[in-house]
Amino acid sequence: MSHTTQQWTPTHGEPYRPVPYRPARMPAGESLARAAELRKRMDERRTVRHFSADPVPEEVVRDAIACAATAPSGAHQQPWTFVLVKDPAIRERIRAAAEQEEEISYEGRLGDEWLEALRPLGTDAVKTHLTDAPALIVVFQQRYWLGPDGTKHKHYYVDESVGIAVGMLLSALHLSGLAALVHTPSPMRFLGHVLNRPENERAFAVIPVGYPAEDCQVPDLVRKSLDQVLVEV
Ligand code: IYR
Repeated sequence: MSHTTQQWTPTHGEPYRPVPYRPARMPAGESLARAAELRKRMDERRTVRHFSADPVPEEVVRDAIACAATAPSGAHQQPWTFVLVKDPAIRERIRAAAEQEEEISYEGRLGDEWLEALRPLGTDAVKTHLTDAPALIVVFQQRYWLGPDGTKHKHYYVDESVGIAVGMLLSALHLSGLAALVHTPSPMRFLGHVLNRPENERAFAVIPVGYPAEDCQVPDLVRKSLDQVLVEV
């Protein structure tokens, strides 16, 4: 392990002190090859709901979280906390609480239009993945930060920042050979209680991580083509 051990401390109010940034430029041919390969690899990613109970190398998950934590963020405030839940008893508690909320959702809270949107995905209130997957990452957003004297300070673009970090987390997990699912039980307040998080943190997503089960199935999805999502002017 050769990770940076330097500790970050708040830079609020400090002057601008830039440092040089001179990464070696990648030759265009290599860029093209890498971009095409990445596009193919990323297109192989699928959201998985049926996990094997096989353990995953924990260091891979930690490295993926470290990748996520390199995400850009509003005012570089890095307003995220990743809780890696390995304890099966805690995963059981999370599943029980999530299923309690999801039952209410699927029995009416979502409404017909939402249920119709979900029908082709085959989701329901039973969340076996929360206990089957060997690891669970619960991502929290820090809505504000607390100064040493307890005063609340704003964080900026928290949803955007944490969303970008989760995207990078999913990419890192997938490219490292692991499968994942972004689960957003609603409401999610119970996660802060179960995981004993401070009052400035709000749950953003629950991400089971593992290997697909041997009999794993996924919906037969078609992605929008590039010309459906890209406008060049
Ligand atoms: N949170 C519920 C419902 C759900 C909502 C959306 I939007 C999805 O893409 C998938 C599921 C659940 O997890 O089942």
